[in-house]
Amino acid sequence: MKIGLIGLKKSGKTTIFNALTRMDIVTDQYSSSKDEPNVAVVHVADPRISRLSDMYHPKKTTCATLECIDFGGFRQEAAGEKKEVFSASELGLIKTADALALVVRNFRDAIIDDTLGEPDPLSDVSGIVSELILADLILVETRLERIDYQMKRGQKNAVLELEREALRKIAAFLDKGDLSEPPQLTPDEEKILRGFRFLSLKPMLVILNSDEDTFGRNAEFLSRISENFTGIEFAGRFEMEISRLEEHEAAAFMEDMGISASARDRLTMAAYELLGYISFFTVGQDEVRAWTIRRGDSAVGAAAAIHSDLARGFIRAECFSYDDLMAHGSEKALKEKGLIRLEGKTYLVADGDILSIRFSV
Ligand SMILES: Nc1nc2c(ncn2[C@@H]2O[C@H](COP(=O)(O)OP(=O)(O)OP(=O)(O)O)[C@@H](O)[C@H]2O)c(=O)[nH]1
Ligand SMILES: [Mg+2]
Repeated sequence: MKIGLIGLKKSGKTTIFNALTRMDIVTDQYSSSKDEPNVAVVHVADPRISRLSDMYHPKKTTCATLECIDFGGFRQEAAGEKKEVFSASELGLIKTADALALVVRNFRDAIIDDTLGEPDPLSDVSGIVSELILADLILVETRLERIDYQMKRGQKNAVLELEREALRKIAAFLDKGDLSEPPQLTPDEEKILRGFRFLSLKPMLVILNSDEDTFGRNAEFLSRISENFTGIEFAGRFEMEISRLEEHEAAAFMEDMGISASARDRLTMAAYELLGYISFFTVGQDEVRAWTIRRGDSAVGAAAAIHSDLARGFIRAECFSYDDLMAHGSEKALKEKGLIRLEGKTYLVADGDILSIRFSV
């Protein structure tokens, strides 16, 4: 899973990236950021993994990861002199993200206020959303014109017509400008549009990046944001600083600020929720490991997440739940109670399932 941090210049993207990844990329009020985005892997903290590890004492414990990409900020252009907001290469990279996290500035800084104006998070959200919509609209219209041209020259066929129909739905959706109501696409339409990787169709969360002094008191902004998006509030600079501390030290500071969990944990939780992701586990003496799949994925899908051979030669999955294991203390106890199941290919994996795949290739 890849999450792209995007937003206006100096909204605190790199600061939040540092908090999430514990990296130490330079953040400042002046320079324009370099063109190359920062990329790092974020470990998805899951307390269940540590408890499983305590139980199995494996040689290796592996948690799930997600990739975080920190893009350069984009300027909102003055009216009338519309320029490209993203370079072609940047746009290409943003399109590879599974979800976008839109960072908006809600902190005061004398220098930034002076050069870019006072913070206005709600207007920033709508400004950025307009830019995403515009980028997609250009794509849709160019393609529609091309299809019309082809059709006029007699190249009518069912596939082109399907694509035109689907693109018109996207155009209508983009014209409305409300991303919270994505168009209803048939599976065929979805397939035909997949290659466009429209930005406005990507699951999106909004990070309100607040000052230490106002953090926790921005319910008004958050509720406005939540009308259309999943909104979370970070105190970016503070969270970057505490991400560098030992865990117990950080915990004390977080409690003072009324922060329930680290920025990393809150972002990964929100992203899992937004994307409909769940975790299943594999356990044993060699390795205890968390894997990510989508809610609704079958046992074969879970097998494929581990290795394509396991999916190809899938026979069945031995399955028990993390909660049962914790309640009864051992696999042996689960066996006695009949809580270890054998599941077939179509079994829908639940969050917290512990699986062992039987296969033959
Ligand atoms: N007070 C306060 N300052 C912050 C916060 N987050 C970032 N800053 C400051 O804002 C400035 C810009 O932060 P960056 O993280 O570099 O912002 P950016 O969005 O990555 O900037 P570009 O990549 O240039 O667009 C730095 O001086 C940060 O210290 C915050 O939560 N509170
Ligand atoms: Mg930056």
